[in-house]
Amino acid sequence: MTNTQSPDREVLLDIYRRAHLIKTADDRFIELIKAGQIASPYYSTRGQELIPAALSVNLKAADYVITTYRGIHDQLAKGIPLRPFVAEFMGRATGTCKGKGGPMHITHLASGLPVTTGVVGSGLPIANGLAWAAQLNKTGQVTVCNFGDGATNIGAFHEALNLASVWNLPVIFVCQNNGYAEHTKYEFGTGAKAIVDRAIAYGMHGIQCNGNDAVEMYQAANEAIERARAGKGPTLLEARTFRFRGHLLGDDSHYIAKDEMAAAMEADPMPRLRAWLIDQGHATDADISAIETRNRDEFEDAVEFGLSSPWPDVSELSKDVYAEEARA
Ligand SMILES: Cc1ncc(C[n+]2csc(CCOP(=O)(O)OP(=O)(O)O)c2C)c(N)n1
Ligand SMILES: [Mg+2]
Repeated sequence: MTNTQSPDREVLLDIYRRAHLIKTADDRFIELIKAGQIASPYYSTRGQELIPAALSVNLKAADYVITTYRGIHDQLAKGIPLRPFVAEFMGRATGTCKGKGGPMHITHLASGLPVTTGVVGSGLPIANGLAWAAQLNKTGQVTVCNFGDGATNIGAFHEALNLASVWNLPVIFVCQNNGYAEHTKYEFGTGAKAIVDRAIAYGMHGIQCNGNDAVEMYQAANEAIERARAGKGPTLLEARTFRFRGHLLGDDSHYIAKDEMAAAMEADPMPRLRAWLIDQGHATDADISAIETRNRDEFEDAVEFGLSSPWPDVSELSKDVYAEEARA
């Protein structure tokens, strides 16, 4: 990484605000599912908040972000409006996809979130398409494509990196390496020592960083995004992180060694960033508490909106499937 510029106070607090909103949403969704108020599988983003929080402060509203089933952190950081976001998660008619996407397929084009897919690795070729369109139309937009470490063993990953390199596309491939793909530890499924090493095979710029360090993540993302914007081509950015709450809600992570889990918990990026901001004099405890209170209030407003919203009508089933409404 060549970028060593530190973000200023305002940006640092914005990173914390975004990360805390993600944690608030994660905690609350789990509560609501456990209370039976939402019926849904859930892939927690706890532990990975700082990656999209520190990345998204480098993006413009028109830039694209693609993510996966484990994607609420990427969507919230990009700035999806809270009410229709929560309503979509709950499958309500007022959601960003009229309740048809549900928690695994939340999309909102107006926020630069054109695709969320549950098919591992499938986002990368789509990201190339968006980046290619931006290149041809000279819009200046960049596309960020998020995926996990497991996705880098899918053929689409390799094909997409190759083509992005050949066409010099304005795309950033962000591998959120949490060390596990479902219940399989990294070493049991991946031959490369580091994901970033795979960039070399495609003649692509590669950066590895600690995704749980706000400043490091910011610098890595800034370098990759500015390169793409300046026409210098794609980057494979490997952000090292950890998955605190299992593959999906209900998974107790029993296959993760106790000391590995304990060490990760000890390094929880959220309380660390909070303490660091105060320690460095960037904010007082009261400043940060005010950010947290506002996040909780705004999220709670969205939860109430979602819970009081109607379910989609059955007539919606045949709409938005083809360009013309399908016949019943
Ligand atoms: C093509 C495909 N194969 C298998 C699955 C089942 N599956 C869902 S998540 C997952 C693990 C992906 O791990 P990783 O890419 O590391 O992402 P993480 O869940 O850690 O964020 C698998 C194998 C799938 N959804 N799609
Ligand atoms: Mg993973």
